[in-house]
Amino acid sequence: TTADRMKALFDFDAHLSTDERAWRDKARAVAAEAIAPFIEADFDDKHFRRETFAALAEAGFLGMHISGYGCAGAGAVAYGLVCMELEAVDAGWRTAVSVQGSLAMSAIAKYGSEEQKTTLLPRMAAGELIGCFGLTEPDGGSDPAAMTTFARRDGSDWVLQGTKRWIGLAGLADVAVIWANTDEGVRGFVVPTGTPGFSTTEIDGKLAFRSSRQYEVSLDAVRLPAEALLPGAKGLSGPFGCLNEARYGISWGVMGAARTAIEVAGDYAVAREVFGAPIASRQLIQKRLADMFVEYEKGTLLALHIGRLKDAKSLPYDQISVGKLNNVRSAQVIAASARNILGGEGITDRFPIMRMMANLEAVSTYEGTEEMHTLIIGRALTGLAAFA
Ligand code: TGC
Repeated sequence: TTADRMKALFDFDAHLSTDERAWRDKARAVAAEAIAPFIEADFDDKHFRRETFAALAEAGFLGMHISGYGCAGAGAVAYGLVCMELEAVDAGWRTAVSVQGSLAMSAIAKYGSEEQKTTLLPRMAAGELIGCFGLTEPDGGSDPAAMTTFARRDGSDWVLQGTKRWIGLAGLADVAVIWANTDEGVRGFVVPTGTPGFSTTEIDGKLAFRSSRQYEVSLDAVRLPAEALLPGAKGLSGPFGCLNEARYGISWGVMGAARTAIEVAGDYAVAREVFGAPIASRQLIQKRLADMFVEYEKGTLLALHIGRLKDAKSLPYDQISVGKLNNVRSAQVIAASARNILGGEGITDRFPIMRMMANLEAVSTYEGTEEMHTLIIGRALTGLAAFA
């Protein structure tokens, strides 16, 4: 198969520890069992499969990079490999793991009080509680500094007012991490979703991420006790610290989608005969496959480089932008090329490619658009910010 030939050509396993391979193999098995058999139908039906979330929790993937509090304390590369295997089947499910672990749980682990950590993290890791992360607002996601959601003090309480949009899992969540402006700058709050004034509306009409759910969140005079505040986060560096985790996972995840696209297109090209021979024997198809593979190998090695820096605790956050920008862009090109090789069949759901292309459109925009990551790298290179 193409998968075997890719493995022989690019011995990626040689770079991985036994523990990292074990996480990767487990994720591959869980994705094959709990996601792959249902994903085309669920994508069609816009069905979020709760049992799959439970299977991902059972496997220990939720918040797996967090140490203690019922979490596995796995390395960054191990977590990246899990993202890769999940997204090799569907980005919607990698996103669900990312919202729960990289965003909601990370916020609590990084900035929460001991009480918040001990009461919430073990139950979130076990999948008993679903979390979400509310940063983006309807008037634009690229500039969180312009957020209008406001938390005012009332005695020792806080009262939140505002709207968030594109919040993954919010309508299913038990607990929401909400970022709001205050008189002392941006602060984060842990909001039980049953609190009066907290409501959600599902965003319908999506042609991507159809097996996962995104919502608009309304916060109408949501009154919270003082203990709801995340004590360790002050200013935008709080939410950005969580976005770093999610962007990191994306750099790996999209290479999973890219790998699937090459495998599917390669196998099809070897089997498909036109003009009396397999199309894979034609130079134009081989050029496509070779270009796809070279980008995949480069992107995977880039993700590994960033992962090793993260494990060594020496990862500058703008380096994550290099991974998100390059790898999403490469995966989009690879998936489109796979669709081309599959010809007319490539637009059907006999193959996962159009679903992956649609998902990659969403992945390209969320967690920092191509434009934002370009300018983050530009700022790192010049010392000058060109956002405004
Ligand atoms: P800037 O002046 O650059 O920074 C403000 C403070 O934050 C610090 N900082 C970071 N800290 C950690 N990691 C990072 N990546 C950081 N970037 C900045 C910075 O050092 C500073 O700290 P301090 O202590 O000096 O105050 O802020 P800026 O407003 O100029 O930022 C510009 C820009 C474009 C880089 C930033 O706004 C940006 O990254 N924009 C893109 C935002 C984004 O990715 N939004 C998508 C979020 S996805 C989402 O909400 C939904 S999650 C998925 C789901 O729920 O399903």
